[in-house]
Amino acid sequence: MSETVTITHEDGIAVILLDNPPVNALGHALRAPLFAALEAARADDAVQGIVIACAGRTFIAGADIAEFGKPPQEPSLPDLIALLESIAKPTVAAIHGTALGGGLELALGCHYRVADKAAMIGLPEVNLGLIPGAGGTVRLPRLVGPEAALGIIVSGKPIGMDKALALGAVDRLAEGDLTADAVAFARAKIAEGGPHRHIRERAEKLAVDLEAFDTAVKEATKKSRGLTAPLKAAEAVRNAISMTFDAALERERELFLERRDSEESAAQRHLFFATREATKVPGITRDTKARPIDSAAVIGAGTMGGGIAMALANGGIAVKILEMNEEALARGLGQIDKIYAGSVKRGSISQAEKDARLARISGTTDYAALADCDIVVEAVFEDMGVKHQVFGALDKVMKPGAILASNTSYLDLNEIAAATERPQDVVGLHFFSPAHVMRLLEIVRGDRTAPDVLASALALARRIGKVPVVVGVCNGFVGNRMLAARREENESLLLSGATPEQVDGVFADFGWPMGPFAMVDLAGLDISWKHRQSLGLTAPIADALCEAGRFGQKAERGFYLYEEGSRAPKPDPFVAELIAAKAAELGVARRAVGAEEITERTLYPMINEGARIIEERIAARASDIDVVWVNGYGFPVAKGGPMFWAERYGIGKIVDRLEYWYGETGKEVFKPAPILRQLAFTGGGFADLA
Ligand code: T1G
Repeated sequence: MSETVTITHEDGIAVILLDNPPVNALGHALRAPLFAALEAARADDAVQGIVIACAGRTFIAGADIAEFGKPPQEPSLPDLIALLESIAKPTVAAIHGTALGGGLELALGCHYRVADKAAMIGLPEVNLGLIPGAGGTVRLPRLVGPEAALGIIVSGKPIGMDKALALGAVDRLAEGDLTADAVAFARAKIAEGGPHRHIRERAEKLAVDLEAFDTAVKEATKKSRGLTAPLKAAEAVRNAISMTFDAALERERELFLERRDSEESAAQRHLFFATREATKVPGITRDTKARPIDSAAVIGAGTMGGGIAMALANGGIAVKILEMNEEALARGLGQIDKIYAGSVKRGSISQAEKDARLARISGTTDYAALADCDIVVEAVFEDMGVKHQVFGALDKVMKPGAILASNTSYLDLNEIAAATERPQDVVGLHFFSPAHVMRLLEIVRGDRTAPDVLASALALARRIGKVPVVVGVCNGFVGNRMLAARREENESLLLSGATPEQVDGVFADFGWPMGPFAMVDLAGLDISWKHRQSLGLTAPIADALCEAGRFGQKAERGFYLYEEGSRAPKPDPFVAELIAAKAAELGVARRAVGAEEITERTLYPMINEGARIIEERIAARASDIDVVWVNGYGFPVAKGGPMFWAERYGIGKIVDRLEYWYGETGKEVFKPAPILRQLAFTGGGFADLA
């Protein structure tokens, strides 16, 4: 056959073994020999039954995502499944690891499915802006019922074997060796004599009330956050109920191809690979051994410290939280208990899981109690003097080889490391609030940070379910530095003539979860006010709002008005008058400001700053910046991240407008970065810079 597909015969049972590391993705290199193997087994009279199994860590994890966007090569996955369904002999899929997407669809083309107890199955295509394209939306509803299928397909979340067996998605959970068990199962089915029915011959589970189903669709797609694929996936599942098998299959293919060729899917597929690429760090190889992390300490039990402790405990790590006194410690631990209790109340975790996580968290006021921890994460006040005190104390106490991490969100990590005798053990772990929820983790690489410390931070991120991006040292690293550029013009836009609701509306239309003015009302104007004052900076409108005690939602008024108990922002004539008065005071002639201008004066400066970050090697690649913004700041997934979006929109057009605004304002944020000019001139993309 081929090195990716081999056939062995076990007394009348043909075992077809696929071996296409790392995840047996169904690329052409696998489809072609698999097609040949199935044809051979079908034609061989000595073969009474067929088992399809996979080598390596998992059954087929889907179509080869890297193949999308390239010319299709026969045989297609639907061709493979059609061939499977032409085989009368019992066919059995032996599933281990994660049978996902096209992998599950291929298994659904078999008569039967035998799975390892620890296996997972799913149709995660919506996470790539796709829908299942090889019959998943038509076969799965016939197997498990439309509403169960709807949940699996629209959520994109895999299910475990207990649920899969209960739903009838798998026929048996293997005992002992999976392939041997699947061969025995095939033999038993042969002995039973059949008939062996393919799913296409079953429709008994489709007799459902369409109205109830449509209600379930509304519920299932509520969180699709402006993404199209979940809606199209639900439409395809509905077709399985209302159309004939073949008509539904044909319509599914049309919907799949439409999604595959969409900008949204290109963006989401970009993010799939970008997230994985971000873990490939210059200087860190697979041989770089991470230091073991079985115990951790967190300095500070405030919002960030408590969230970080929870993130670590959620990842199964024992955590000691240090606070300066018993009262602050009790307050912090109490807040953690309250957050977990809320999760139990919402049904996100069980009471037992809450208890297990809480049992991993303890408190102390004594640095000496931290000495044996493998890692300590400092989450104290953002002041270099305080950081120096803490790291000086940690340097004296922590065991040799312990990792000393700072959660600083913008301070110079090299300066923090200089407070210790072990700068090679110092790294930045910039969590995003709420730290136990937000997935992004900026791993800040100091000049002296050792490679194995970086490798340890990457392994820790994976263990606690974070999305890591390694960044260099500068003010604000990647995310906050670009955020500063994006907000630079906010006040000028208001003075020029825009309203807060107009600016926020442009952001909402772009797909951001929230615009900058609603965001600062949520965060609290007083926070940024104090920060500006510490840097000797002013913002005429925001400062005036703070002087009037309008700190945002917490004061029921900020840039907007908030009715008691409501978070809904309402435009406030007082703010409009304040802006007009400030503009007059500053001699700014007000005028109509269009949506294009708002985008050009907010989004383009952050893209420009991203280009500078690449030039300065603060980020290793443009796609790392996309991963930061999508996972840490709510950049719309459907747009793939600021740098991906800039390439697709046209770097030349962006540079032209940056030039224009640079001429109009003379502001540095608009001065095109040299590499942006270079790409505008060559017509190349950021990947060409690598
Ligand atoms: N295609 C190509 N490469 C893939 C891949 C795939 N489907 N899945 C993983 N890889 C690569 C990945 O880029 C990485 O490469 C390596 O494998 C290990 O992945 C027709 C249209 C299976 C749960 O969406 O969810 O079928 O960085 O680091 O954490 O209807 O990979 O080592 O060079 O993620 O152990 C549907 C996507 C496709 C599954 C394993 N399937 N993959 O997680 O390893 S569309 C998916 C995953 C489809 C049909 C439709 C995860 C995993 P590198 P990893 P992991």
